[in-house]
Amino acid sequence: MSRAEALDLGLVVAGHGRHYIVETPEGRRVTCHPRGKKSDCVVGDRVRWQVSGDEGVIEHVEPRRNLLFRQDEWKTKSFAANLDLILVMVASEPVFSESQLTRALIAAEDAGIEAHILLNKADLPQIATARERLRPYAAMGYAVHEVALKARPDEARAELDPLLAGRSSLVLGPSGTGKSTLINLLAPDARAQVGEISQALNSGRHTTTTTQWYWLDAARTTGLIDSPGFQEFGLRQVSPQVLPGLMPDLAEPAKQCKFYNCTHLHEPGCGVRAALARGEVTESRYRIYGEIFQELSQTRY
Ligand SMILES: Nc1nc2c(ncn2[C@@H]2O[C@H](COP(=O)(O)OP(=O)(O)O)[C@@H](O)[C@H]2O)c(=O)[nH]1
Ligand SMILES: [Mg+2]
Ligand SMILES: [Zn+2]
Repeated sequence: MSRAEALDLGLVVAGHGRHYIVETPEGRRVTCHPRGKKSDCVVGDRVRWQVSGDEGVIEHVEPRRNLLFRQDEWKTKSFAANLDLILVMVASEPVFSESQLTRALIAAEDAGIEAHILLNKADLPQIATARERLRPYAAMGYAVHEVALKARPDEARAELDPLLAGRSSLVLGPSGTGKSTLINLLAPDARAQVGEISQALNSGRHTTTTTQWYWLDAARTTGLIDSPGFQEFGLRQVSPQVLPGLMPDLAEPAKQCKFYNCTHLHEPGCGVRAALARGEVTESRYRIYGEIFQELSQTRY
């Protein structure tokens, strides 16, 4: 047995600054601090820790299956680790940004995590426009789930329960789309779970400003993670050359280009622009590709 294996195993269920809440396999929660920078961790991490007074010290972070993060020019922000599914949530209103949606889907693809789109507020008349804007995403292979979490909760549960069961899922989306409504519907004791965490972190802040893990079942097999920070979705971790490969509608056409190093912006014989001309790639997706490509091509310091 290695030294790390001799320590207790735990799951990181919340974090705030350098305080983390680690849950033991029995469901007990302990406030922990990392030992040194090496044990910096995120929600969803499996860690090895040991008791230190009435708190704990994280000694080691187990290897991650995956990590979802965003990176702008200045900093990297991790959302969560070891995910089975990302639900990118949008709604009939407020009108969603297609650029933010695309960025979240690219980050998921880059991290190798399955992503679905959850469209909420199907009871509102604006659903027709939202559905229309998502049609290309369904066509390029994303699963789109249309629900009315508040207006038709039973129907929403019938759609979502089988999708989430036994998995660890992250909910991402702009504010006002219904993330809290989703958590409260699926985790009936969400408020208690939040209270416990705020108390433990003793942060005095509103906990929706931090990423948090919720159990949806008493057996603790289904996890749902709520995370803020959907705006300013930087993708600096992606190199511009691989960008088309992370966009399912561009990936195939990009293989047809005359030049192997085609940027798909102006070269002759470009497969992507041919697909655009045929209407197989939408104007907005092509525009968003161009914007992200420019952003990623700027000099890195
Ligand atoms: N019309 C309608 N409103 C909803 C639905 N689900 C949530 N809302 C409302 O949308 C607003 C934002 O919801 P909330 O869960 O706080 O969104 P969050 O900011 O993403 O956490 C609230 O006023 C909810 O009552 C729905 O299915 N239909
Ligand atoms: Mg909320
Ligand atoms: Zn091209």
